[in-house]
Amino acid sequence: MTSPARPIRLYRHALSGHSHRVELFLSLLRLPFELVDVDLAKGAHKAPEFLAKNPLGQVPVIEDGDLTLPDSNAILVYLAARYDASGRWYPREPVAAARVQQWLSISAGQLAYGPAAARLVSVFGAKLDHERAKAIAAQLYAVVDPHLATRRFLVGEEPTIADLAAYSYTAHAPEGGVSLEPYGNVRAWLARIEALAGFVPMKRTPLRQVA
Ligand SMILES: N[C@@H](CCC(=O)N[C@@H](CS)C(=O)NCC(=O)O)C(=O)O
Repeated sequence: MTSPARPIRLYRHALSGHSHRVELFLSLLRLPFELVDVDLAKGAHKAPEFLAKNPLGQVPVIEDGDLTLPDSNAILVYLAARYDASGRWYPREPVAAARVQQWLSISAGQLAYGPAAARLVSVFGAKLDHERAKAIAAQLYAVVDPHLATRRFLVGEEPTIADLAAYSYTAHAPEGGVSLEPYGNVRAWLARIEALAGFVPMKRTPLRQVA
């Protein structure tokens, strides 16, 4: 199947990088989709009807026909496996598949606890350790920047879902007080993703919301 019978519904928040990585992939794959904004500030994600879609009470969630699927990285894997006929976004060659998984794990680990957490403090006033989050971000980009010196994308010369998983919170890291100025290879990689046909940006956080 190369296209869903009905538009895929994406439950998201406009300032959520986890949501954005899914929106970005839907757009890059040129799949029909509709966005449903979940009002996190009003606790809509903890209401019974949303918990029925994701018991963890988090965005993003997609609905595709009878399927309800939470978790951004799981959604990327699903969309690639189901709708990317080229197979390039989620390569099945064993080493490449393992490399993609490596970056998905980093995106759910160091990226979430580093730049994403730092932004949660600045943008949403989360009671997290900002200095620790910034230190994790610095450790992460000290590894990623030289990694990108010899390849165009995280797993090689072509973009994969690994790049999409890492893109949104990296592009918006400065909103959390994590400067990308020292990381020229990371900035060049961001620009390469932004040049992909079908790229859609995540909304910038208005300055007044940044502490
Ligand atoms: N592992 C999840 C994490 C999703 C996540 O942290 N979502 C945040 C918004 S960016 C959320 O819904 N937070 C509300 C909460 O945890 O109560 C994923 O990859 O989708």
